[in-house]
Amino acid sequence: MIVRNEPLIELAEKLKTELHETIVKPTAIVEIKSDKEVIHGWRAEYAAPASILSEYEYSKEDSFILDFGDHQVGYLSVTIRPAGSPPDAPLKLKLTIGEMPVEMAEPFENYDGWLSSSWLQEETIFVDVLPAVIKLPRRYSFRYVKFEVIDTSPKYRVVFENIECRAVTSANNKNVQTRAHKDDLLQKMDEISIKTLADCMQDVFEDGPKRDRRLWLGDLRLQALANYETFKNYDLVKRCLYLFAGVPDVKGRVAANIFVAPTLMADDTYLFDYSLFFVSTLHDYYYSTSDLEALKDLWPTAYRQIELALERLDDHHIVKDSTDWWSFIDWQEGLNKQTPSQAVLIYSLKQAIRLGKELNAPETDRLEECLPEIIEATKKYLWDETLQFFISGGDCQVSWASQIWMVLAGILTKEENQNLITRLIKENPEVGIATPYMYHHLVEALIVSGEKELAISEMKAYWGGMIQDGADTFWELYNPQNKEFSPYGSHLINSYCHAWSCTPTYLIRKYHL
Ligand code: RAM
Repeated sequence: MIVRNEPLIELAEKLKTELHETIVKPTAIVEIKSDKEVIHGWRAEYAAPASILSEYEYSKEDSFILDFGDHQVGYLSVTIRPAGSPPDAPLKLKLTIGEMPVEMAEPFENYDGWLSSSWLQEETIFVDVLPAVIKLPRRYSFRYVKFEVIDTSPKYRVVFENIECRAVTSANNKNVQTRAHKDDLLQKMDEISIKTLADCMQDVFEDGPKRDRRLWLGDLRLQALANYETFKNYDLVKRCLYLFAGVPDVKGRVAANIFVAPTLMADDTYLFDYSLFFVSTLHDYYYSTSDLEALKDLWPTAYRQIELALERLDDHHIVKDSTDWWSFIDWQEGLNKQTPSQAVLIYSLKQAIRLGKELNAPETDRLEECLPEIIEATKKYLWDETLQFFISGGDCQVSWASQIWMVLAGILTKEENQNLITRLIKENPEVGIATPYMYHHLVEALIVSGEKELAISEMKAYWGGMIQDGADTFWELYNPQNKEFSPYGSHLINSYCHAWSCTPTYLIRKYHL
């Protein structure tokens, strides 16, 4: 059950930001070619400038693919004019809208993943009266659009004109400080990160404008960090924090994600780490803005997340493990979440203590008492002296995520952290990293342990790999060893403009890489 906090919700609604609109026209007509050398096996090849489109007449079974030149989030419109005899039957037109060439090439009917196929972007339109201006009602996230004329009639054809996208974002480019980096790849990564972030910045910080199009706490935390270094839209972060705080459950738990339409609703998914990231996001927001009012309003929610997380500790002060979807951490298959979650708790507990002190909140004392006990227990029960790694779960799993999060939790000395993180890279334990989200944490862990050069080379290899594979915006999933990877059973449903992948700009700008 959700307990709505109307005053907080009202404040969130007052912070609704306006969307900036830009009209974008397609740049080219392309053909999608099979190519084993490229990601997913499909490449877009330039065929003609988009401007020649209106010179052609299309009839039954004709098709073409438009390239908008870059990733877009917005509303499509097109003027369709008949040619030949008066149109004696409706026009049946199919549109397929995609972020990647593969979405233009592989039929959506073949999709067999476990997320709803309704995320795949397509429309079948019947037009009774021609000429017509068709304005598609849904917002799309795309670079390519395939037009397939399913049928006209033997007596008439159609011409397509004025195809455009009204692109929308709540990001204001004017606020971004231009930064000419000496290193071309870092420069490019910075630019693509900013574009990724902008396309996810809508009425709230969305995780992905194609899928899931909603506000997730784990994504918000990273978007907010990137936003402070670029667009500086503080109100949007504030709005999102108030939205989360507005719909806790009876226990005071903050949901892992929320919907804003038709009205504000918390999803019935709760994740240990994501709830704690409410604290972390508030912490980062406060130290970027000094907004004491917001801190006062939101502190009770933040403190409650810590209290609830502490309730999950066993008698030894270790987070209880379980096999259900209780903590996210990463999409890595087989990953045990216990130790990384323990680290996330320590990480956010420290932030909560800092915030509590700002407010002179008496409950901070309790948190200060807990912290050393938890750290001591972590070293006693989760550190394996022989392996020289943190272990997790009943099977004593050694994963990348455990080591990375423990470095970020800051329970070892800088030197010990440095040894741990370099040992991690050298020994490369099997349970690795599946998402840019976890890669972000690897890079940050390297930086905080003094391994800046290594951080840069990891970042270049990973996000640079995406660029080489054709990214206009950074992808939700990327595994350089298995480029078809999707935790959802099909790469068609992956999001190719994803919030949690936008952090190179934060890492580059914040740490002066
Ligand atoms: C996926 C999305 C989202 C993420 C959750 C946990 O559904 O990628 O961004 O936060 O997983």
